[in-house]
Amino acid sequence: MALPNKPKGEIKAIRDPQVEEREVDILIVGGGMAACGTAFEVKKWAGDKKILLCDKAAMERSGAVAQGLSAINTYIGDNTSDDYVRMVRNDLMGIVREDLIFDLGRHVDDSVHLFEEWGLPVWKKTDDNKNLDGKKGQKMGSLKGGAKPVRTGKWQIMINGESYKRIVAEAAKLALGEENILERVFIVELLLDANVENQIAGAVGFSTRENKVYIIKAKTMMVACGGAVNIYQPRSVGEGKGRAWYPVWNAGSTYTMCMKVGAELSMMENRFTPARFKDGYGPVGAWFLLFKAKALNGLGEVYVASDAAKKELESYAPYGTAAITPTCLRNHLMLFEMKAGRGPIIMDTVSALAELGKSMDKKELKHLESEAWEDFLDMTCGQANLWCATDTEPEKKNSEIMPTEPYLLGSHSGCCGLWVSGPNEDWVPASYKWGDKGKIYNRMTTVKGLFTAGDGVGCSGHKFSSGSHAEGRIVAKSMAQYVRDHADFTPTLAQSKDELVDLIYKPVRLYLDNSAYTTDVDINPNYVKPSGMALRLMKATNEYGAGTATYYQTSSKNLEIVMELLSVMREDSEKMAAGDLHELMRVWEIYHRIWTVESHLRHIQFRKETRYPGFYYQANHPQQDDANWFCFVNSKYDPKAATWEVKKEEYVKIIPD
Ligand code: SFD
Ligand code: AMP
Repeated sequence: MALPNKPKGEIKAIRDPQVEEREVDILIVGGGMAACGTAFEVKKWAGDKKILLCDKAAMERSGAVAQGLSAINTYIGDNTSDDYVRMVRNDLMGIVREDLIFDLGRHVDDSVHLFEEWGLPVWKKTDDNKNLDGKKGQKMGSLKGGAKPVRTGKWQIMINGESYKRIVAEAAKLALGEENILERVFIVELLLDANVENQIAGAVGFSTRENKVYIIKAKTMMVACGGAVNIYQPRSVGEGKGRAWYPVWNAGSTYTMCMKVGAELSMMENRFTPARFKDGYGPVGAWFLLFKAKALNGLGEVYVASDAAKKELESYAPYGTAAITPTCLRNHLMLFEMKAGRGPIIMDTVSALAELGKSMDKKELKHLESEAWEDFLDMTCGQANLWCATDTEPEKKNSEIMPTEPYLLGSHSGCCGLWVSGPNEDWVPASYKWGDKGKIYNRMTTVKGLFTAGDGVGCSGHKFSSGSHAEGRIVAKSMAQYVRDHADFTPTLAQSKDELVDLIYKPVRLYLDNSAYTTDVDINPNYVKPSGMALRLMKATNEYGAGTATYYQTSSKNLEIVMELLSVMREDSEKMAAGDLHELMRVWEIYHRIWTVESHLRHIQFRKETRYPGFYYQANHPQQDDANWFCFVNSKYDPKAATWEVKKEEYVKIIPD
């Protein structure tokens, strides 16, 4: 159940919180698209089992879809799953897990059909090829019943999605039962079993609304806490601070928590540096695909059509020369222009709307203009605010676009995450599937009983909102099977209740013991506040770790420096202090960010090539090197020895070209 919104001001933290201990069969950590998929599906397969979901926020508006979305980017429809694999493989420069992608492709549409059934308005095409949105679109019938969606690209369909997350969360809550849901509970650490080697046994966290620590034992668990944001200095600073494209509240918890219990990570070197409307972070997809807008350089040229751009792309064949240029190379071309002094890059909204308007009457034109606003109002309303604030009417004034700061994620146009088992199919190579006691568990990490989905799963990007939900549903079935197969397993924690409370509330006690020493509680020789640590982290990664400061370029020496800075930060983070519950959450978020970005840079350091030009560049290894690096990079933290192992893992092609 959600605790009510907090009263004015922050809730003071006290030295000794209450402790609530729970024991369940299945624990779902996170309440986003993937977790809602699991929550919706899980009782069908594990109805008699005890299940609990913990979200750090309120599910109606938590995670990346909090503000809603304007498109569902993965809907297979008349396409094939084989083609879906080919598209993802090309966009991610060849190295992906085709088993996971194919498996997702064959399930994703069912989630989209459910969203529509639950009330999400999906735009439809009329027989004479007109677009109908909202209630008008609904009159055309459902996708499941054969109605045609409004395709923007080959894979994307348009929705009226301001309330997308509310709709999906409502279905998840109804299916799982409010009594099995804890909202505003931040999970800090996962716990391994005291007796069974490499087996998950529980998690520990705290309420952000009451002074209470939760210790939860579980036989199996899925962690789907989204990707990582604010690990690099955002472009929006000063007045714009707090804006980012991906959700600021997703702090790398998925990667850090799973990594710390020894789960293997894969492709953490991959990142997503999206092109977005400058300062407001409005997504560009609808403008490129639906409105058919062109990007211009500062000289007013369609730079992607230039000979120089074509030549540049040819050096990244076959990806660069494919029909659809991969996302990283689209960025690369923007950076190419900007570095040559031909910036800034402009989205030509004026010509695009004028062109579309040619065949429209007045009423239709007005509707088109409102669609342009709605695209942002439905998912990034800050961009619409910025348009208002800067007197921008897109039919009259163009907008600048810009590559943003980097994000880590596995569900959008990036593919970092956990190394998970694929489905139990004979066409899946042996090295891609595993489990326990002779059984294979789809989407299980390399820790027994620990699953993930959405942004958590590595090597399989382009799932987006719909795919993350579908993947959560796949995990529900796997966890139900895991629980049944491990009926005799009783999770046992190695740590005592007091040890776990000491861990979670250490920042509070440090604060209470020392805050009276100085006149300003934020400045103290005995501790560091999370706000200060956040700035330190962003400065280091921005300057040395291929942030915006260096046009996303790093080098071997820079990596050496940033790794040292990060190890000092990890040490100093033991001295973070929190005076209230909000700040306690900030402490643990920064802690998760530090570990996550360290693993990102460790992977970049290991992969001695530049696989994703436009997302990042390694100056000492500026080219792609297929001969040596056409493989995954996996890493594993050993929780006992506190050491990392980074290694190559074989790529297997399953779907022919
Ligand atoms: O326009 C803890 N996404 C888009 N997907 C689409 O299908 N269409 C679009 O139009 C998309 N675009 C887009 C998108 C996202 C954003 C922010 C914008 C625009 C502005 C991507 C999808 O949203 C994304 O792929 C999925 O949401 C990923 O799902 P998942 O489940 O992996 O992550 P989540 O939904 O963010 O949920 C995370 C949950 O974890 C909770 N959480 N809970 C407990 N303890 C902790 N320590 C926790 N840490 C986090 C969160 O509260 C949340 O519930 S466009 O750009 O292309
Ligand atoms: P975005 O708004 O950039 O997140 O993109 C939304 C969807 O449109 C994703 O599936 C992108 O891969 C796709 N997309 C965005 N821009 C382009 C483009 N210029 N060409 C082809 N696909 C694009």
